[in-house]
Amino acid sequence: MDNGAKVDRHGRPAYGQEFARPVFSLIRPLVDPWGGTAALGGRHPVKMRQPTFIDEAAPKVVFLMTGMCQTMASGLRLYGHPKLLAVAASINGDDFVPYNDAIFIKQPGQGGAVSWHQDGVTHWDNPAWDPGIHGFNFQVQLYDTSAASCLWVVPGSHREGKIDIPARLAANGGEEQLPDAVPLVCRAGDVTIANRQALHGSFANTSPDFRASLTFGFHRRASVLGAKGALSEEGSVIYDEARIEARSKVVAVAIDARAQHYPEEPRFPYAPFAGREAELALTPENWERIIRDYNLNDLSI
Ligand SMILES: O=C(O)CCC(=O)C(=O)O
Repeated sequence: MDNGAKVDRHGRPAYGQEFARPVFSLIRPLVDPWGGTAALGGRHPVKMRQPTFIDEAAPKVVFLMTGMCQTMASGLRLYGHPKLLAVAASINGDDFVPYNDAIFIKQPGQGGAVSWHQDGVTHWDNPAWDPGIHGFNFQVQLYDTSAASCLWVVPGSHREGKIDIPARLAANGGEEQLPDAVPLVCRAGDVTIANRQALHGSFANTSPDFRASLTFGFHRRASVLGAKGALSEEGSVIYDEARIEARSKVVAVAIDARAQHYPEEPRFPYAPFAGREAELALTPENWERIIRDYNLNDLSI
């Protein structure tokens, strides 16, 4: 199977074609698809060393899945988790806004590498730059992770500004195992949080450990309002109030999805839509209006 396939390997219609953005991103096993390329604003300047036994003819494997709020009812409910949203509010303010989501899939012996990078691309030269200006990402782990399968982060590097990654690796003798990086070793169900400016990456997964990391982030509203679209976005797009409101409504509907499923759990009070809870309930109509293809409105900076 390949990206864009219309049928699966059994000849059935491939899942996800009903959505505007592809759900699956497939790569050859163990490769580093972004390192050393111009992809994603060129933020992955150095390719990770790839295992020598890469089979260029091997069938492609799933590397990323996007759109968890529309592909999985449980994904939408996770997005409305009151404790995670409280963390988002405490870091980015009560009017925090969403970023995007992606599930990183690292199958044992097959998962690709994500070379060292910092996520932010927009505000490095902003006179108001500070360590929190590019927001943060959560990762929710579906499996126990190990040092071989997990994400590695260099603590404190979010305060350094834009890092010269090739120079950093050269100073480490070209060795990609950075001495100050720490592995985010987790149990299934754990959630990690990482500043998007922190230097981070993961290695090709030659281990027997499966990793599936549900990754989704949040920003300060001020970082996004008026910013130009970045990453997989058209550079001509400017994030205005209407765009922020459309994307933020996903959080409001997710909160209601969660409240319907877990009525005993306290519901997160999302300030931008205070008083509009009934209008933004999870209903079939709101699913079509707000959730379907919501990721066309991701807020990437
Ligand atoms: O989980 C991974 O391996 C990569 C995650 C990542 O690079 C990111 O969330 O920006």
